Amino acid sequence: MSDTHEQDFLRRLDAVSAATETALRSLLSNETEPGEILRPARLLEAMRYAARGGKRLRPFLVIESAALFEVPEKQSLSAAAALECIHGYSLVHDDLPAMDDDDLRRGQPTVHRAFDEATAILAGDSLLTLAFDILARETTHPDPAIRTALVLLLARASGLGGMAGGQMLDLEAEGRFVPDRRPLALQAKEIERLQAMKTGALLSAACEAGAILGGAKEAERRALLDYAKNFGLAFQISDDLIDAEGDTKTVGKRTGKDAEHGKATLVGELGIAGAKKRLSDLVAKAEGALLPFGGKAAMLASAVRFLATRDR
Ligand code: GRG
Repeated sequence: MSDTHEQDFLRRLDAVSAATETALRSLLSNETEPGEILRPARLLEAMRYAARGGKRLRPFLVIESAALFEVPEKQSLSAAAALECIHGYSLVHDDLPAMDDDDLRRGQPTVHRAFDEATAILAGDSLLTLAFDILARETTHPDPAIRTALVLLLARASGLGGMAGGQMLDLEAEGRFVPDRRPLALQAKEIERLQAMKTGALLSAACEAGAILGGAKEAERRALLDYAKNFGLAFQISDDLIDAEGDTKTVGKRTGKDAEHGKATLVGELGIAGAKKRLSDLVAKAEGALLPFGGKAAMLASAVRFLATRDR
């Protein structure tokens, strides 16, 4: 990626990140909403802790996808914050001892380490439900049909047949539920399906949310989903490469876990060089999918190119 494009993208990501931070801070204020009785201080604090930091790639994808259809950021920010709440919840629960058992996330102690397990479970649960609370609000979109479409989209992407289902396949692949805990030998196609669910579904939902908010035509929606599918696969490979090659200090979480757990990844399947080649093919495919949008999609194109160079 040229330096100028990369700088433009990083500046835009910073701006989205700041806007998301502000939106989340206001959503997680001490003030109760109608229908709520009390916001317990410890739970609120844990939710704020879980929601801090992060690259904010999903909000970026919502906002930039919606911008293709001239939707201003102030109209897409609520949906963007909802996606980030789901993402935050998934990380809190993924880090729990019953899942990945991690001590470090975004360079800080994980939520169950900074607080305790019960608080972390409740903080994850409350971020998950907050996402749907946000989407149901009239301030997210005045048209109830659009709000319902967003709720359905996010429910399908994050639940049984999406992210949570993908996490289940991942745990099964690790050999968790067989007596000798032997990892399953998955084929590349099976690994890609697992990852499309666990990681890709939410990234695709981010782009599709933009299409819904923008009233995209069917061909435009399909082009955006094609971009998102390749973005998701590229994102996962870059994540696996960081796990294989990165150091804990730079990355802000423990690395080398995939090999340690005999986890089925494309890096394990294709080797480092093969995975890098696959990554650059996916980046090219994602960029190709954006061609119908012309120059308007420059930021989304930079975002996928960024995946090939990121180190955290
Ligand atoms: C517990 C229901 C449930 C699901 C967990 C998404 C997930 C499923 C687990 C996260 C574990 C993980 C490291 C997955 C790989 C891809 C991924 C989601 C990486 C983290 O996303 P980034 O890089 O994180 O966007 P930041 O910190 O920048 O927000």
